[in-house]
Amino acid sequence: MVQQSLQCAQRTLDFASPVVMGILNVTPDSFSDGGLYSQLDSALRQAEKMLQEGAEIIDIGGESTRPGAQAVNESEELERVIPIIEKINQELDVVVSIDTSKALVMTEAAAAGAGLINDVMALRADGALDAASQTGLPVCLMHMQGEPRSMQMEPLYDNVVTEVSAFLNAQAEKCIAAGMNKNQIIIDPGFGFGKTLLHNISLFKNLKQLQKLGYPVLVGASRKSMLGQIIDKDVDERLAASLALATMAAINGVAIIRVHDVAETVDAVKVANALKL
Ligand code: YH5
Repeated sequence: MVQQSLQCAQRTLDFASPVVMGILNVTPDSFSDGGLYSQLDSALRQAEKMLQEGAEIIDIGGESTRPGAQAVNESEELERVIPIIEKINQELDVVVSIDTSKALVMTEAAAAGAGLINDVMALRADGALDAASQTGLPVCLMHMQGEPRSMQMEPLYDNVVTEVSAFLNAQAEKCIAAGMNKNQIIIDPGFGFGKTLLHNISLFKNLKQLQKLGYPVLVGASRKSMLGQIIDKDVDERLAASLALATMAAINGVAIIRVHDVAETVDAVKVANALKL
């Protein structure tokens, strides 16, 4: 049985029903250049809207991890995300998640009030494991084969389910050895991160097996190309597909669903949870 709650600094998440995590992008291309104040204000308003729509976590990422993306430098990432974390934490009653792979960003984000560390590198970057452990915050460990710049070129596995599961279990064990508690770890198969459509489908069909590791599972597939491939539609026409996937994730016992479209997903998850077998 997977644990039913997660302590995120001062706030507790209850997994009796799947929790919706809203995505707040703060990469440079996600803002028109109206200056620092207007960026902060726009981020706060987006976060406030997602909270009103029923998001319990706001995931803030200043590092683009889309396929083909270049790495961003540390001081730039800090300048972008830290003021936003501080502001949201002051103004709103919501768990702030920091989507980063960098040790220093984890440390500074925790000091600014973040309640969760979300790392697509699963704490493999230099110093990240110790930095995350030092914050005392829970972590989401995501699987990625390769690196964002090249990960979609030729993803290859003997058995994607056992390989992803073994990797996540090994990283979780490293977290525990570094001083974290077992109940502070979330795992994520990393849809679209070094995976073909068939790999993504195998992982999705085996979400129940992944939960047997004993950790809550996060699913992030909102608007992703795996959905585009299934329905043959562009990114701005993937809402219904994203909701179908979120519904299936909820039925399969997933703890956290990471999405762009919070209001619609919250409705879908509520219905799935009320009707699930
Ligand atoms: C994730 O799955 N993903 S950033 C390409 C898209 C749409 C969305 C249009 N951070 C995850 O959201 N953290 C990202 O195609 C994440 N799990 C966790 N834990 C990529 C993203 C996206 C990429």
